[in-house]
Amino acid sequence: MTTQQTHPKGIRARILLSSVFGPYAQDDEFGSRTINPMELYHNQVTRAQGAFSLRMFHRSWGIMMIQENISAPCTVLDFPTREAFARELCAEDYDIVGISSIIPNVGKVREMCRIVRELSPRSVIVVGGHVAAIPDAEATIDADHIVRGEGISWMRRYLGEDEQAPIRHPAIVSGFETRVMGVRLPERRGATAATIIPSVGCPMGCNFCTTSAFFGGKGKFFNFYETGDELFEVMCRVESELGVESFFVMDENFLLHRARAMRLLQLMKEKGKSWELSVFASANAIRKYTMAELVELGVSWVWMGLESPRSRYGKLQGQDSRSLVRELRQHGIRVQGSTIVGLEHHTPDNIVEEIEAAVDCETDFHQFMLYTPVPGTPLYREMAEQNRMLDVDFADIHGQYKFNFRHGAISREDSKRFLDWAFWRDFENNGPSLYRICQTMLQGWQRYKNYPDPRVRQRFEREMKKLSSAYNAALWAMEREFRKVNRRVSERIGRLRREIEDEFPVIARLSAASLGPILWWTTRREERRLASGRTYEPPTFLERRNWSAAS
Ligand code: B12
Ligand code: SF4
Repeated sequence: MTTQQTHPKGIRARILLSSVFGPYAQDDEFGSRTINPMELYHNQVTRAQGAFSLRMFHRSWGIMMIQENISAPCTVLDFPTREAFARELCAEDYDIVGISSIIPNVGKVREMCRIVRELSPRSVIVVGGHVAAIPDAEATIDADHIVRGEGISWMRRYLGEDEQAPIRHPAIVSGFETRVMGVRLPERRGATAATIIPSVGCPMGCNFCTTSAFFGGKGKFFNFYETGDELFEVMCRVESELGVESFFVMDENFLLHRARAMRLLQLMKEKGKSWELSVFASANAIRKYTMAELVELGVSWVWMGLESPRSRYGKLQGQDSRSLVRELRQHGIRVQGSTIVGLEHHTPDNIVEEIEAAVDCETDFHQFMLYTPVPGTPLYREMAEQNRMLDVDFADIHGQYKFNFRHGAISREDSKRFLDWAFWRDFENNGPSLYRICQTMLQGWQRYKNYPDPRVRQRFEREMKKLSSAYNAALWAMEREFRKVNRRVSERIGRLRREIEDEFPVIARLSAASLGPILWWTTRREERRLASGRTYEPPTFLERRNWSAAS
């Protein structure tokens, strides 16, 4: 980290915090790549699912968190174009320009620094986020400060503020401009989950993991909210500000902190909160809870690693991932599996079998990522020492293209083939994720509709409102559209639809008959648009805080 002094203006300094500029889903000289869009699911989870791919954007939460926790006048500019960034620099007289980026976008950071030096030469440039993990960042990025690790405390120190002050959580709508089957979903207040960020980093310290390494590595992480009480209070405030009952908990291993989670559950019960939680958790952490505890805690979606049992990563050791996935789904918990393609022990002979085993887990969603030594991680150091790193543009090191290192048994070209095949195989074999979540929701409802705790019943009732109407219509359309991909899966979709119609005879049938054909038409229209190269970009956001104090 650069030695830190305090900015002479302290909290009177005017600050611009910006994410890197778009457009993103195109190939350009600054490092945008068509295969690396600014969309979580379409980038790395449902990208092979055509018009059924779930498409949505997420804001840049790191800079939103920093803005909320400083007293200086501060603008957040999210997803600007290059022109919008330049315009904002000229429109206001900024003392500090902070740029947030991940490693693949370093080319954009360099360009933004160049623009700042040209248009606002007086501004101090601060670069933060994962891009700071590039080993020679100071030499290759023209910034005044390159900040590694947690940024709220750094910025508070830089402005002469109390870095130990409690963290104020902004009210964040987790995703926006959601599209599926060619339809953009309406954005009703409270309809989309709120993002809650209880911590950054992960103490597990897997050697390839950038988030763990960036915030201190094994045994280290930053807790913004230590206790269940603190977390509960934040969630209550966000609940009333956004009108939400569901939360996307952005914590690398939320369930690992059992005492905090159990206290949260106790408070939820006391106050009758029928909340829904989407969490990241390792299999070992999940196994610390009974299914009843998870369900009562509102866990309705879990993102978990399904690394090969033969690998050296111990998260699933002693666990049968397939049976764990099945059990979670039987309790109405959607599972997003994450599988790494190209682990050290993979060979052209065993990789197909391992991908098949992952697909066979039948998760609701499945992320596949290439094994990737990323700067800053122990794995990167190991590979560099062994002279196995390849000279690959940072813009192509995002886990969805080709190896950036010499693998013992698999070639660079084949890495991409196996990765693409994994996505295709999961889709072809298990069908659209949208169908799979319907399956999980129905199982949850059938198991919990008479559960003694009313909070749990209410949660499943809310889900059933969607399942019996719009989702059932989507199933009707999927059943028809999937006939050309895999007839067997199409028949499975049909069986599920009929089961839902048995459960909710009037509304489900009516929805399928009225909305189903429309969704089938929008799906086919979307397939045509995608075939002709259609991509999606997030809009630009400009938000000012403490601004009246600035003028
Ligand atoms: C949400 C998210 C996204 C969103 C985009 C959000 C956005 N608007 O950019 C989506 C889903 C679109 C996305 C896409 C991608 N992502 Co992403 N994403 C995340 C995720 C899950 C959460 C980020 C977050 O908000 N964390 C919480 C905040 C509070 O932490 P933070 O952002 O790190 O910010 C803190 C510090 O870094 C620092 N800081 C951040 N910015 C700044 C700026 C300044 C000035 C200062 C001083 C400090 C500072 O202070 C903050 C508070 O402590 C992280 C994983 C994770 N758990 O962090 C991955 C992660 C950031 N993504 C990653 C990657 C690789 C990608 C993709 C390439 C996808 C892919 N193929 O894997 C694409 C790139 C898309 C593109 N074209 O740019 C990697 C980055 C790896 C690296 N070393 O660079 C991560 C770490 C996941 C991982 N472990 O591999 N991503
Ligand atoms: S458990 Fe997940 S988040 Fe934690 S270090 Fe390992 S890969 Fe990273």
